[in-house]
Amino acid sequence: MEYVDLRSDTVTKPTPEMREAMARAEVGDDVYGEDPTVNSLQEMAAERLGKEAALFVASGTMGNLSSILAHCGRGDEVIVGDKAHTVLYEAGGISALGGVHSRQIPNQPDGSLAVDDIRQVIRSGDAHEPISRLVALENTHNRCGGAALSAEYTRLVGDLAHEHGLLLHIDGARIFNAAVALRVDARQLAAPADSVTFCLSKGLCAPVGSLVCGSKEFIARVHRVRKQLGGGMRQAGVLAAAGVVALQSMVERLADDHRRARLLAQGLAAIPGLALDPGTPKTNMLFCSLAEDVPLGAAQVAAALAQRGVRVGVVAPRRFRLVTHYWIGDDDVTHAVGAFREALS
Ligand code: TLP
Repeated sequence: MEYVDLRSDTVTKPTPEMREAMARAEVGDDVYGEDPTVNSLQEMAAERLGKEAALFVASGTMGNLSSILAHCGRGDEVIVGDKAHTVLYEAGGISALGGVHSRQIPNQPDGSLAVDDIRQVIRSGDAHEPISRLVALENTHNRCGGAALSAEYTRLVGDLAHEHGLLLHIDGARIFNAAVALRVDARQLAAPADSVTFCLSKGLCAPVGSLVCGSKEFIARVHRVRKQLGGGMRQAGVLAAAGVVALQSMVERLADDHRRARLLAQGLAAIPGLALDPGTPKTNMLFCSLAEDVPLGAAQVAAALAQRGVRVGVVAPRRFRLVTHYWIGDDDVTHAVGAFREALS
């Protein structure tokens, strides 16, 4: 069965143009720095985010891990939201592999960290304490409804971190969704940060890969950490070629995904039994829950939807996440709304 797959934008398959570019990619040994396609992708990425340099890594998780390990030593502390992807979904890599201590403070519903909360948890330098080294933000914020953090807010956090001698990392897995939604250049969102990661393999549709962006000196250190993690790839230009197409032709169209997420929300809002989160969707993600009087759980509803050719993410016993992407058209939205109506009738 062909599914309308709304579980994530990670399910996106490469476009025909990407497959063509992959087949024709010029390649070399990237561990020697000799893959021309990887090199052009890295140059493009650095330019798109206004940073000196960039490095191609296997995944968003590896991008965050290698960035945090390059910034922090063992026993250093990263100030991070309690709903951050790095905290919830990266298998504890920063502490397991880097000995980095996470100081988790509450994420606000809009995905931000309260600036006062950050200020209050910066350590004094007392020998009993870990050393505050890094602040990490996420833009867009996955668990906070795909919310976009503004350039002004990011600047405030960057200034605070730098005043105290800390650095700022942004998990920008979906930073282009944020830029498109806020109608700003991604460079403005990235400017206050010392490092930014973004993913090619989500809304941008490429099959594999993420980029870490920052200063030349920082990227040289990330390069070494990537090697330590076993992430040095050889003829990676085959993968990078899809990333080049992604950056050239898939960014502006993210606005279509945001429009379809709104269309989906309109349809679902009219279905008794479903309660949409206030303000959802903020970008390409929609979060909703089953109303109290619905006798089924989210897993049962998801199973009923799957029988009707629709896949959704179950993120809590009564809660769903639906994500729009390149392979979801207007008809798919209509089909998904109809499937929900039937499953809940
Ligand atoms: N997120 C995935 C799941 O892991 C939850 C998804 O389906 O949304 N940062 C953010 C903000 C992310 O949402 C993700 C993936 C990552 C990092 C990790 O990227 P990958 O999967 O490439 O390691």
